[in-house]
Amino acid sequence: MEFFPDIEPIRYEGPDSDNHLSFRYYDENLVIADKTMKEHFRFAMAYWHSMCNAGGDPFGPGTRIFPWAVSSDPMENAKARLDAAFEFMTKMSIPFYCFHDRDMAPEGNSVKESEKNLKTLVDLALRKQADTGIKLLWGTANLFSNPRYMNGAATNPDFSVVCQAGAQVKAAIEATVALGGDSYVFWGGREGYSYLFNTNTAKELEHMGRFLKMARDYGRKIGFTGNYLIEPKPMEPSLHQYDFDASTVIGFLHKHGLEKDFKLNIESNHATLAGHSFAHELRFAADAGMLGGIDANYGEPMNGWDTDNFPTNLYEAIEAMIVVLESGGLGKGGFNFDAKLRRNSTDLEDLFIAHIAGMDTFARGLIIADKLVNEKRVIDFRDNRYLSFHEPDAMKFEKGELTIEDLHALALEKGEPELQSGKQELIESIINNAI
Ligand code: XUL
Ligand code: CO
Repeated sequence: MEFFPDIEPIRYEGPDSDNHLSFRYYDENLVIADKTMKEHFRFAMAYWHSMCNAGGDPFGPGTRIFPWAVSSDPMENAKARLDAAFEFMTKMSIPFYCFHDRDMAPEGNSVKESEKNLKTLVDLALRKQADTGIKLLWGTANLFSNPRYMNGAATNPDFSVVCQAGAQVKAAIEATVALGGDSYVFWGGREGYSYLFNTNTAKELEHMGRFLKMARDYGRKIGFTGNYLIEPKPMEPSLHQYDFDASTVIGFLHKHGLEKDFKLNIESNHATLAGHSFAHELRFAADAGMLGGIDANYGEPMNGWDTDNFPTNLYEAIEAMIVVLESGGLGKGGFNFDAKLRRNSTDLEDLFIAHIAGMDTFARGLIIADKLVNEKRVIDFRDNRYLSFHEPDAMKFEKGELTIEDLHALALEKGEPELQSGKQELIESIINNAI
């Protein structure tokens, strides 16, 4: 069955096209900075938002009628959903997808039944991948929806819940390996606390480190060679999440000896929830050598919630792409649209329009960022601020060959420094003028 019969494959038609079902800027074969756009982005569809989210919110039910969710048998729906997902990605020329175990296959009444359901869908997905050439960017386990996880999964005070989480992660890693996924993601929505005074945070963090080591070792044992990714988020659904932001996660990974196997999956809206910009989180992950992927979306600046809008903010995309280009790209990672349609976007074509808008935004961001990186003005301004560290004494400082007494002596010798302008407004205007 065809689920989007009225929609033709989406093609690049250039900026002057008036066809709202075409790409204006995303030209997958266009080479920029030595790679095609397709290779730069490795765009992925998020199974949960695009195929499962009918638009429900805490105040009302879903508004979208999915033609792939009309059976009373959840397994039949799961199979139809898979067909719809691959039809959608094929028509969009989206080369990758990401999924939670429960997006792809319904949870059963037991661990065994859930595993069997997932295995059935993974076998079908493998065939779809072979037929279409579409690949798995990453898999993950949903350790946040089932009520058993209300107090956490790996960090639950009840060990029997930790065991359930372990069983689920084991099966989700197996599914990811079977489907050839490039990464495996941990997002700890319930790994945190809602009340500090009923929670042993030190113990829970130790448990989280232990659990991640077990998951890593199992994946390596069954042949997973990709990256494990932690997706930082400061809150929601928990009041406080342990994976608060990039810096917190980087410190945690080093403390637990996980820094060689794990990288970070940075999500724009999670960055802003943590009080940072998207570019800040990308930069801190990249500086640590741990930028492993991106969940591309955009948060409403007016309320700060995790609204998961499709990314249409060009300025944010430019800043992100400057960091991505400067750090040499995402390697095995990609740009996953962890973004949902608004509740009142109810036409089937809206899913296409939203993804086109996101891909075009990042494509433009890449073109402009590449221009800025090449003309080097912005980068030179930054680098030139540190020219004084080319002086012999400063080089000794960087190598750890000076003491604080030496700094004291040099302060006396050098006298009062001249003020050096940071030139922020100039750099902001250079970026604006490149658009
Ligand atoms: C939630 C979120 C998740 C992760 C995967 O805010 O971003 O969907 O990306 O579990
Ligand atoms: Co996400």
